[in-house]
Amino acid sequence: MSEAVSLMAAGEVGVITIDHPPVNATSAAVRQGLLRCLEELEQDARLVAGVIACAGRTFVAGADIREFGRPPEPPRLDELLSRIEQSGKPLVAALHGTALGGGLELALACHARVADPGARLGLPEVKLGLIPGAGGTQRLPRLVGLERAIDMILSGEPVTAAEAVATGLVDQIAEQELVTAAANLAVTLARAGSWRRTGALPVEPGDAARVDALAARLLRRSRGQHAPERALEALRAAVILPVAEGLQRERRLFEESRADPQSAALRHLFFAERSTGRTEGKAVVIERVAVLGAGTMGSGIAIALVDAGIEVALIDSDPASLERGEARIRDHYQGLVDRGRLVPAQHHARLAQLSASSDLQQAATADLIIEAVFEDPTVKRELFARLDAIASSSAWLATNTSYLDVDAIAAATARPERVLGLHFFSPANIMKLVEVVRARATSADALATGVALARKLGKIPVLVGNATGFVGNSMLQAYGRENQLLLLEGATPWQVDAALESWGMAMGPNAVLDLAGLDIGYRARRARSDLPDDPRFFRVADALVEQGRLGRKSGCGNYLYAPDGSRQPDPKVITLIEAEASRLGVARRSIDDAEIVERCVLALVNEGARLLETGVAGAAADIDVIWANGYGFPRFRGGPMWYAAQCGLGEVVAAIQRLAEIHGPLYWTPAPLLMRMAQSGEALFS
Ligand code: T1G
Repeated sequence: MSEAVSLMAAGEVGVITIDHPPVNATSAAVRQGLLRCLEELEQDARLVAGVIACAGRTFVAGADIREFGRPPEPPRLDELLSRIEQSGKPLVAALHGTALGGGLELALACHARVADPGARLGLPEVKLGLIPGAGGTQRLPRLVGLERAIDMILSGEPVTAAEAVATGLVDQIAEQELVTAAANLAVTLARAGSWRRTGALPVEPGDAARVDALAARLLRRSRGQHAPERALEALRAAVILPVAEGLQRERRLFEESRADPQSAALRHLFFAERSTGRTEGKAVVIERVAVLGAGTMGSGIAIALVDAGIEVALIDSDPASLERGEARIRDHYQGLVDRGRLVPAQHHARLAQLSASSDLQQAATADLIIEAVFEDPTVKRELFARLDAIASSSAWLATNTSYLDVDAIAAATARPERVLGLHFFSPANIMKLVEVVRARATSADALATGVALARKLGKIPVLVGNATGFVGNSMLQAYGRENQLLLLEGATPWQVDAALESWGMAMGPNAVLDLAGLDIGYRARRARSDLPDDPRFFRVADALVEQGRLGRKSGCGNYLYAPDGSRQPDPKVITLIEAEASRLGVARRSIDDAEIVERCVLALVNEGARLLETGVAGAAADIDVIWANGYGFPRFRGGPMWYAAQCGLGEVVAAIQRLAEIHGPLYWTPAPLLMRMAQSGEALFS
């Protein structure tokens, strides 16, 4: 096996190369190899300086996250980096790809940094519930100042090579071959006989008011998360403590963050999002897609495809709808140009990939057809029957339905094995989640092609079975049901929303209903015959629609909306709820936030367990990925199933049984899977 780290003399420069695919993470082998090569370089009198570079796609993209759950092996990264900083010979980091986390910290411990023009540099540890634990909070502010260091570390967002040069993080952009450029700089430093040890530099504290305002803004954005607060404490220590003490403070805070359940949850999601969508089939490369339906979903899907460089034929039988869809897409790209996020050449290229027509025949040359028309089973089946006669024999047919039966849609064609669901989430060009629906006849190649396309769009595909609402919306119905019952029983929409948003949900269920449009659920429920026989079921939402309160689009729903979209409580809604509760004979009472959170979250867990047992969900981790990426479940809680596992399945079952005693078994019978696991001790996650 080739060594993870090697030292090669290039003239009088020792080039240390890390070669540890896929991302050169600083695993134990890499750390041990770095130490060995550093010592060899220092002992070799022929070498006056060194370069640290990486083979493969990227410079070190971080510490090896897989190691965090295991006992650490020496050398510790932070100690190794201090050893590198104290080197008797100048060391220059040669940065390409994504120099992230421990990788950027390695570069900070070097005496200079040269970057490829396309390199990106960042300290994303807070996205894993961690803080930079190998000197990042102490060395970065010494190069870029406290304010920029707070921005980079608390947001976790990377900067470009050009930005890095502008702030002093990087010394040079490589105009020639990267390692050569780094070696030349290393020799220059050696000849000069002096080089900067980052840790010896002072920290430029910046304007205190600006720094405090930036920190407060970033902490507000990450409300509920511990890592940004710990990172800020370490950064502030850099201003007042000598570097050795600052590094000790950082280490303590890093170890606290590594032990924090929030970090375990975020690391769980990191790997879960990379494990979804695995299927045996052979993916076919998709170059031309026909999108049927130019509504909000269709135009969003078209934008996502165009952004990925795919040719798109947008087709809508209604010329007015087609015109609106085209305008929506054009406005989207013009907005990017206006905000300087798209240059005119890119703008032109994107629009050149898009054609629009009312003629279904335009779908004849597509590799894949994605239907995103009105959510009506008859409309969809008729359309797929027509498509079957038009589409090329090698084309795949996908429906974007959010809950309808994909088997029934596939049965309208003579090619059910080439029919699948691709359930995008709105806005389709922004939301990362795609549920890839496996209908009864769907072939493995169809699924693999759907998964590969989703990843090409930069999305996260999750394979799900064909059942009403698939996984996400089936769980959303259980969650929404409890929200609706809580309203009848005495909670207000704003209390429910605030309780769940304080718990970490991105947006409360009633605000979400208003955003999506209450009439969408209203129509869907009327088209279904499998709903519970319970007059209370979504009764508040239905009553709002019957009074013309459709949500944000009609200016009022659960809330009143100002023209700028801001929302405020509306006493009329309480009057409406009270009238419905009275009519239904529901006794009203004061409800506390804890009950709101427990009932809504346990409804998710119980339904998720049921979907796991029936195979509609393939894995507990898949459910977590769906809810973290499609419904705003707090990432620092890992997802509904991770959260249940952390609570203890015995506790979860007992809580559900308590709810059954109060509210009856209709909605609160524990899923058999939960009962079995609680009794056997089997874990949801290995
Ligand atoms: N450790 C272990 N495995 C990693 C990894 C890491 N840091 N980063 C990626 N992988 C694996 C990933 O699981 C996948 O494996 C493969 O590499 C390709 O990844 C001390 C404590 C680098 C931008 O947070 O952001 O340093 O599925 O599918 O889309 O202060 O990976 O193929 O088996 O994502 O091209 C800080 C995390 C760590 C960066 C590439 N670093 N990684 O994206 O490929 S903590 C990070 C990423 C730390 C120090 C602290 C991305 C990427 P498999 P991929 P990609």
